[in-house]
Amino acid sequence: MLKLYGTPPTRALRAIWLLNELGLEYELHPVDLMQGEHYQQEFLALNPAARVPVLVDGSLVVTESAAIQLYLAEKCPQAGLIPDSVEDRAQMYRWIFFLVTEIEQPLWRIARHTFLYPKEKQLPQDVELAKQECLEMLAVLERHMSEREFMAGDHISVADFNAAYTLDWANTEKLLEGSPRLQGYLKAMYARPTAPITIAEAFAAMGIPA
Ligand SMILES: N[C@@H](CCC(=O)N[C@@H](CS)C(=O)NCC(=O)O)C(=O)O
Repeated sequence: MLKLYGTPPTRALRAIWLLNELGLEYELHPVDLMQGEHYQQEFLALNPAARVPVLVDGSLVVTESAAIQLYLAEKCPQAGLIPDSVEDRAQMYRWIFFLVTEIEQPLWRIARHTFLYPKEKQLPQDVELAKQECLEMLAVLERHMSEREFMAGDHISVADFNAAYTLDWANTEKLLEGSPRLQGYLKAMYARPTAPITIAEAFAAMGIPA
């Protein structure tokens, strides 16, 4: 049985969405980040970077949420979430890398400098810079999606499941207000029956307002 370490609202949601989409059974192993469980030896043996999510499939351990998404999609080729043509695959990889480097990284800086780092390490000016950089890259994505239904090619692919989580994160930071196309795309993705809970819903379930 597949094992997934990490729970919502973390990037484990990227993996959970793929697991749902592919109809794969799995065991969910919560890792309490607030209690520092990710720094315990047992967890560090799985991911020396002390980060969730981690997927364990038999003797294989996969870290990095985007890599987990791609692995699961490759494991179930019949679902067609990896494009057939090398050109469309190149576009899928292009947008996954764009999402995790250009959009997620500023979002991560915002999170670190608003509530993750202790107050004395927080740099409020970096939050402003990160918001600006994120908005510039969201504008690129908004133009890319202007006449398309999916991130790459004309079929849903792993890039869309990565995008949905990343854009949901941007939405919780209220950074999608100037991107009507991305808002519509996000709504359509979360209307899928396999969609997991949103980041805001996960925080609300923990009693934390997003
Ligand atoms: N690039 C990694 C990032 C994983 C990551 O930073 N996960 C967060 C939760 S969303 C985490 O484990 N944070 C623990 C910490 O920063 O100490 C991925 O995409 O899997």
